[in-house]
Amino acid sequence: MQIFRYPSDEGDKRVIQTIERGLGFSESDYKNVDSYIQDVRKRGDEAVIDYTRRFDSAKVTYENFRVSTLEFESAEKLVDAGFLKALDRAVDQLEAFHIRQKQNSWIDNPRDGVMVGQLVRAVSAAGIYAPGAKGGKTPLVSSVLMGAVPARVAGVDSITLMTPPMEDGTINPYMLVAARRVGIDAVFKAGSAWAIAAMAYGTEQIKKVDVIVGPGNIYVTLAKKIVSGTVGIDMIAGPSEILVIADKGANPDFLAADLLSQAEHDPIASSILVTDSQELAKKVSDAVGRQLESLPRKEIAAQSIRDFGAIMVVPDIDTAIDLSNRLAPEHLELVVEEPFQYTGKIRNAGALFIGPYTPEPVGDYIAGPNHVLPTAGTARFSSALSVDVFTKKTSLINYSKAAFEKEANDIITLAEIEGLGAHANSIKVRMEKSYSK
Ligand code: HSO
Ligand code: ZN
Repeated sequence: MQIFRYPSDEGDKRVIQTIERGLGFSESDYKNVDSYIQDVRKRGDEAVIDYTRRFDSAKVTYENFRVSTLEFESAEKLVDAGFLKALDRAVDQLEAFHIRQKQNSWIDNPRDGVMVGQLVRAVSAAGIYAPGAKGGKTPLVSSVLMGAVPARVAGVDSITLMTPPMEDGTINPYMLVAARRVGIDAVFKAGSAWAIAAMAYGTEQIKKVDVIVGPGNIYVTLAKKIVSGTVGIDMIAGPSEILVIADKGANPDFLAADLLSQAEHDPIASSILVTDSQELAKKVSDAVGRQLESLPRKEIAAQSIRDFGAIMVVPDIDTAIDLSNRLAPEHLELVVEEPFQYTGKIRNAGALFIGPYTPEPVGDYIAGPNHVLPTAGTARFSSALSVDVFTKKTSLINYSKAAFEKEANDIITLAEIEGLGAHANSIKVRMEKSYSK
């Protein structure tokens, strides 16, 4: 792993390279995705099934592309007790965390005769996308939980899951058991852009949803971008990122493993260590090289480390925090002595992992917070997937006659400045006797 000094011209160049790596799509990707979407709007299920047969599985038909009760039941028999135990723990802890995010409706009486407030309501239908890279063979079970738990906690009526099938036309059993455990109502065997289009516009079999969430590849991301506005979406997610801030007391093997944990997601994932210790920098660089060799996804991880990995040696931890705030990483690990001394200075990060025993995968699976996090610097202005994504608020306003009369002249003044006579009239007609000018 390359070591840079920061600040320095070279270090800065590497930072900019990371910031500007973008989502990694071309003009023709965009055009293709748009054409898939239009086709699904036109031909519905038929288009979704055609694409699924062409790109994922020859075995999917109109009759079997919705997962049946029988398929759910046979999935239950295929998973082991260890998985069920881990699943239970993850779901319980995710629920406990997301329940804390729930907001209540409220009303207030700010002035005599005036009531204002906010009604908090869940959306009716949610759509969850869960990727399954390599034809459904890498089942991102945790992504099913991260999408469905906040939706359920918010009070959504129905949840649809779409995920690509394996070549034999089935969905990985772990995915199905997880889907059932979190109360997903319908699972369809389709992935990519056409799955997003189906949920956004609805088809004969697939319910039109109000909000679509969940990570996916570039086609999924582009499709979400195109349909957003028609439906709500959680975010436009880029490749995963981790930034680790560590001092000389940190364990280099721990840090190397954490950097690689994000590098293995994607060849354009970015893993950066920022440290004030030249010695630690060298040790982590060596450990990354060593650990890489035995990773099952070593090609992906190696490419990511080569192209977007970096170790930045800074003069002090405050400079490390400044760099981190500049990058606004998806995941930030703080592995320094007295980490809580620094938390107040962190402004931009999707999730903050504090101390040597809080490696990032703790948050990917089980801690409770959501692992769908803002990437590509968007943590400057946005937040993790949460109950909020599945809720919306209706403002409440009520005036008594006396309260109305007290504020009427000011409303008329503002309406007339805007040249909006009809607005002014809606006030004036109610003031016929009392209004004088
Ligand atoms: N670290 C990924 C989420 C994930 N990791 C799913 C494992 N499974 C993006 O936050
Ligand atoms: Zn991960």
